[in-house]
Amino acid sequence: MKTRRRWLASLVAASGLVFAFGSSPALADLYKCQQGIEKESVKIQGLILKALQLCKDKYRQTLVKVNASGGTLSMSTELPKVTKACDGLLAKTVGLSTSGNLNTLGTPPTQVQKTYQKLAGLLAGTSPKCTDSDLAALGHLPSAAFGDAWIRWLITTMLKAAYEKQIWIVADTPGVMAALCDANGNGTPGEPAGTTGDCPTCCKLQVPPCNKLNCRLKPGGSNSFSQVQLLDSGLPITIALGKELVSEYCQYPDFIGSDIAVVGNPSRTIDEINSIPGNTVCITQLRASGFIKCGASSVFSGPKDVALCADSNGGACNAGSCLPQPTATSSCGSPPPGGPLQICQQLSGTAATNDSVVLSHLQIEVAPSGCTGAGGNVVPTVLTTGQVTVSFDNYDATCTVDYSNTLNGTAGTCPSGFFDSADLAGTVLVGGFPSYQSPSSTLGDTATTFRLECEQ
Ligand SMILES: [Ca+2]
Repeated sequence: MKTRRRWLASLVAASGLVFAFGSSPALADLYKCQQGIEKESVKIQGLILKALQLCKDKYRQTLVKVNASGGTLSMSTELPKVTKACDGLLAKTVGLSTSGNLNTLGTPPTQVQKTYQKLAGLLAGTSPKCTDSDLAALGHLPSAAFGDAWIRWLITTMLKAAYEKQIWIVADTPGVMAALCDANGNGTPGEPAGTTGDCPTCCKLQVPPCNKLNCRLKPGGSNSFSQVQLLDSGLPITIALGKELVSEYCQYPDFIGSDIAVVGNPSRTIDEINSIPGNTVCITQLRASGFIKCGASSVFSGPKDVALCADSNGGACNAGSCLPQPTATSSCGSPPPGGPLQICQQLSGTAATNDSVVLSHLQIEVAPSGCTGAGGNVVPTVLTTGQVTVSFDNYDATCTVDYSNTLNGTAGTCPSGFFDSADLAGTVLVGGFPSYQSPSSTLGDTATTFRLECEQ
């Protein structure tokens, strides 16, 4: 049993380097890149928090004043007196000014536009602070394939974080925004702040920008499963996956057009796996970063198909972006132990409307009897409605046989308006990764694929 446990542990130390780019990891200076992203993200989150707070405080002060007046004052006359300051700061912070777009500085530029420029600037110049390899290493969608999706995603998550903090501190934050949206109470929301007393920017924040939705996994061996192919023995192990996948989905047109940003925070919503004797496997989705492409003003573009090929004796797999795997060993090749061992990734296809492409980081704990929360390996993988192919060229044991497995996803349906869990119905996400035999294992090379189907 100990051996099997070690095997599982090594399996989930998976080498699938999804969305990593560069023939070798050309990391400019990962620390500088991380620091640059941190600085801008924390700063904009703080500024948004401050703007939301000002609006909320102005509203509350007015409410208290009106209540204390014993009926002589009314909200519809008092509230318009305070909205100018609130709308002004909010628009300067999260608005789009005269340019109407996040990626172009308006006159004057807003804080989110400045943040966009600063983040984009990390990749610019002759010695940029960040490369695409850095972005991938930090869990972001690289710009060569996905353009500015990582920036739009990041600014959206900072708005989400600031908004959430406000809701935790004061429950009726969305209600406050709704009241400010039509502060003069004439039934016409979002009239110009200075003249009518409404707060048009508040109207965009009447509902939380991001909401948690669940994809309830459709039960059944061919619907929601992980398949681990033990290449040396030719044995497939199929593990049924149950319960659900939970992420947050953001709709905020100013930042992401008509697309939906997928933002995963830590969730343990997939059933623990007990189908392998002597082992319990627990999966935490730590983070997800991606998009569902939707609507007429979509800004997300990029590939949706991922082919991951592992090569035990060099050569045939050498397509797309390859990363060397210096810690792995192989019994194939000449001279033994052979090499170079590498995993190459090729991205193709183009995300169309309704497609979803998400970079997901899983933490997988393997324990003998019930997970303890002791942690586990962090595995990057892709969840796509496109296609995932996991292949081995000349895998262990025979060194002459190839293996390939392809799974196809299915796009869902973009909502006409507000996105909810029902809109995920029918969506099929696929992913996978190849793993070389690790020194602590006896079970050889493995190819893992999985399929997650959201129940109708
Ligand atoms: Ca109004």
